[in-house]
Amino acid sequence: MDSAAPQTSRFPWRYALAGVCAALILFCSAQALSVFFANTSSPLVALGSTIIDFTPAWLKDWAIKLFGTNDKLFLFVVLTVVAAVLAGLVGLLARRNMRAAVTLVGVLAFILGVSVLSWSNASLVDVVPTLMGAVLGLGVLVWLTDVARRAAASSSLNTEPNPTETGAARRKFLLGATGSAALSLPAVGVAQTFRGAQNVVESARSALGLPPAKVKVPALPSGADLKVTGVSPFMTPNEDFYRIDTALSMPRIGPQSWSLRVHGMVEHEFTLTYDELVAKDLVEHYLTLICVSNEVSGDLVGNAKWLGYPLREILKQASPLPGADMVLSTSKDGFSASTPLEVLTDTREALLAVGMNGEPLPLDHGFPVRVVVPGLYGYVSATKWVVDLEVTRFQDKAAYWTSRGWSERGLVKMSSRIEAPRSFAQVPTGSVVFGGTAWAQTIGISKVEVQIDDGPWQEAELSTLVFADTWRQWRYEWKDATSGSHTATVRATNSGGELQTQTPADPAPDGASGWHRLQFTVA
Ligand SMILES: Nc1nc2c(c(=O)[nH]1)N[C@H]1C(S)=C(S)[C@@H](COP(=O)(O)O)O[C@H]1N2
Ligand SMILES: [Mo]
Repeated sequence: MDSAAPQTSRFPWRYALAGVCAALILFCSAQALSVFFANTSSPLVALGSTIIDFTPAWLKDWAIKLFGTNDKLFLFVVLTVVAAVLAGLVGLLARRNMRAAVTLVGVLAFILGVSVLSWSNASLVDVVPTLMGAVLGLGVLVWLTDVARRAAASSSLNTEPNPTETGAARRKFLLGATGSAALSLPAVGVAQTFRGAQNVVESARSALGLPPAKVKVPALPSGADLKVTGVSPFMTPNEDFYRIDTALSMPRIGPQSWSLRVHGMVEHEFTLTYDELVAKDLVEHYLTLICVSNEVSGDLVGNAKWLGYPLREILKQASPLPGADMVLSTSKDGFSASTPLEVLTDTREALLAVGMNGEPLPLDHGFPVRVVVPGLYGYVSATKWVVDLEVTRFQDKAAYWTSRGWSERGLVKMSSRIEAPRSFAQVPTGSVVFGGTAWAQTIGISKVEVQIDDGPWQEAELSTLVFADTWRQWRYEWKDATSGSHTATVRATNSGGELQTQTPADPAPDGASGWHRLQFTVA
């Protein structure tokens, strides 16, 4: 019988498990309780955000590169694994020295509490969920460790082995352990649903109509979308639009509580409310937005119809002082972007945007107000949940990503990609249809060429040009495809006659470049 065997040589898994259960209770109860407090009172979110802020830039870049939009999921998986291992170790420590374990959990809870309170607008009560979670977690740790000790009593030298008692303790441990798991996970689920239901900002958004546009863009010409199978649609639906930001917990700002402070090196500082903004002459604009982290052929790019007010008008009203050369736009959650002042005051449609594809901005794309600027990567221009515009100088202020090693300026590089067929696809003999997109914001694409193997460059058919700020689709048909393995390469030329550079560059520090080439097989 197992109970008769000495257990000292075996791994004391019950103690480790007691630690894991305690951590589960701590985090889940705190998460569930955080529903009744500010959105930022969840210790999980606070810890994750603190980690994001302290993660070295190279690691962050690597995570975005590898996981793209799933980078936050990746963070949570890593966090869960690390927390589970740590909790197991705490459990093992509790077996030897309960007082030391309790102190350690106290210290960890303190760190959690500090990260909750370090949010810019956190108040002292926001720490309550973390505290209550820590108390419950400690209770579970002490209790389960005790049960585990009694369950292992048969192997202990200074207790009388009593098979019935040991058996009962083992059942109790099993019940306690499964019970904590069975209670904590659904509690989080119920709490999150509750939070969703009471999400006033989302309901404010749905109730909000889109303000009217004073200047409408013409309807899309029928040739704007070539409708090649496998190629991104000309207009990216909001739900498919890539999302990149540092916000684990999305800032939720109701339109009525939103305001924008315009200040710094200006003659007239002022504050703008949402109602004031949408009462202005809003304009529509088609613009392809792209992330600097996008690889050649990557998918961190999307095209939308934006509705907003030109930033050049906002700046005209503020009247920048001589010497100013940059506008630092800051988000509610602290992210910031530095945009050259001249870019925001020239004729391009740099917008303080409130609408995206005919709807108010989705919450995760910056509701209620964000910036979009033609010709610049998102990290130096497209601040979501924007609440502050400071006119300043590049030499005086550095934006979020600039201080993490990315270039101060981020001009979008001309790019083209093959989307159909996919890399390493097998296509039937006969004719092969190639398709993709190309962009050169503010200048426009005038030509796309495709090369099969080492053959001559062939001009592709282009979709109708909508604006210089939007991408163009291309299509090329290889009529008599010969069977075997082949490569296809694509390159673009902009309306200024400039050929896309062949020189490969990584996304860091100022955007990827190089011609996209892929392999495929005709069989
Ligand atoms: N508040 C905030 N705005 C932000 C960011 C951010 O991290 N926080 N990321 C920027 C980056 S790097 C990009 S590429 C775009 C992406 O915008 P999207 O998520 O709407 O596609 O938002 C920009 N605006
Ligand atoms: Mo980005």
